[in-house]
Amino acid sequence: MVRRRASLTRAVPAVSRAVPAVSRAVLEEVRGLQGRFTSRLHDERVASWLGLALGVSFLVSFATGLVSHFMQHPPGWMRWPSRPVNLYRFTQGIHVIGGLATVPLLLAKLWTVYPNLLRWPPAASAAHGVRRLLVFPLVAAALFQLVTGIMNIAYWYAFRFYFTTAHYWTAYVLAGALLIHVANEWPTVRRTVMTRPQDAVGRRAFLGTVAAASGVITLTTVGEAYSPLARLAVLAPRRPGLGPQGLPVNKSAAHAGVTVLARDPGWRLTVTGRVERELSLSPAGLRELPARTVRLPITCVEGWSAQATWEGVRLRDVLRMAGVDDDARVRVESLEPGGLYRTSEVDPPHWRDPLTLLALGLNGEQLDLDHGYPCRLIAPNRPGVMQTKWVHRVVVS
Ligand code: HEM
Ligand SMILES: Nc1nc2c(c(=O)[nH]1)N[C@H]1C(S)=C(S)[C@@H](COP(=O)(O)O)O[C@H]1N2
Ligand SMILES: [Mo]
Repeated sequence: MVRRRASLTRAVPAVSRAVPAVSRAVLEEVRGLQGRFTSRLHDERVASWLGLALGVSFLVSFATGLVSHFMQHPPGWMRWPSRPVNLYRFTQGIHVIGGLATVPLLLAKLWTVYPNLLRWPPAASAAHGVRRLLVFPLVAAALFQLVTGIMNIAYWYAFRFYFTTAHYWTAYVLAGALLIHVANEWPTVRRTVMTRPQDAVGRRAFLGTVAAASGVITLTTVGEAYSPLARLAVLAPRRPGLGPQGLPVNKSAAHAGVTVLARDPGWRLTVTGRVERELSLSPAGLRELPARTVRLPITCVEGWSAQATWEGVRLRDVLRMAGVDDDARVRVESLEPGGLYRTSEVDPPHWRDPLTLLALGLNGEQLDLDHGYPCRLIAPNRPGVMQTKWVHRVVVS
């Protein structure tokens, strides 16, 4: 407060010499407004603590988001392991649930610092002005990530752009702007966070309330990935246990337009491409292979996940029967006529994994039509979008 007033007085002569009447009016206005920010919580200490928490949270979002991106789009040299089975479940759960818990932190931070918008003069020097201007992309990118992320998991596709692409590139903007911001503000953070305050203005109570709000959001959503708390997950769009055969569904068979094709008694699983023998297997033919049962989660990119028991045949047994190289690349294709998730790539670590099945059954019953009847892929450590349903072709390359 004291420093702000000193800079105000210093600025008055310069500005008022240029445009005396206007500037005096503006200054009066700003001073009037500034006087209204009476809460002492608009202070550097609160801003620093919230900034630290936000910095950690955005870093975690960035890292877990990149994991999700590169699992779905691995560069040629990259091979994701198929273990640990729950790795993606963990990283994407952290991404989405951690992102939701960040909302109160960001709102509190913006409330704490917004009086700075009216700071006069706006900058002490050109360099300082540039540093301050860089806060705008930071705030815009942070708000964009949280708002579009939440709209996406709420299935509210009100935006014209494709969510994943926009969210992906904005993540780099956010990371860059954040890096610059942290470098600029680090001296303040060190000064405030590492010293004890001389006054007590209810910072602890304020920060405690913000932390509690984050905690409530976490408690009411984490059950979408951690089933013991499923009943508390009232804010989550999907909950384990709800849906056909106790498992949520994102896209139903009707929605995918496969109801007729999937029920066709003439359905065959074709294995084709770079194979020694092409295969065309009926459900009965598939059942001649050794039957396997695995416990694996479906982990949606939207953060929800649910454990299930799958019965079927190992993808590797089918591929060995067709005769394929150990480092073959494999693509499974759905009966679905279009859509983003019609096919998925299965790299060697995944198709060779004994847990990777072409599933025919789920939780003790024949696979429900909505879960991919007659046959769907289920593999460990893999985003839900790559667990293709209604499979009818396996292409080897
Ligand atoms: C409430 C907050 C957030 C929610 C609900 C959210 C949600 C999501 C969802 C659902 C995806 C999966 C997209 C898909 O594969 O279809 C995703 C991916 C991603 N997120 Fe977020 N997100 C949030 C915050 C953030 C933040 C703060 C960052 C950056 C620091 C970030 C960076 C990313 C990245 C890089 C991806 C990968 C995109 C891709 O696959 O190309 N997210 N996020
Ligand atoms: N062919 C096809 N497979 C698909 C999808 C799809 O839209 N089409 N959705 C995927 C998504 S986003 C998820 S999360 C899982 C969900 O599987 P479930 O509906 O059996 O729970 O299926 C995946 N498999
Ligand atoms: Mo999904």
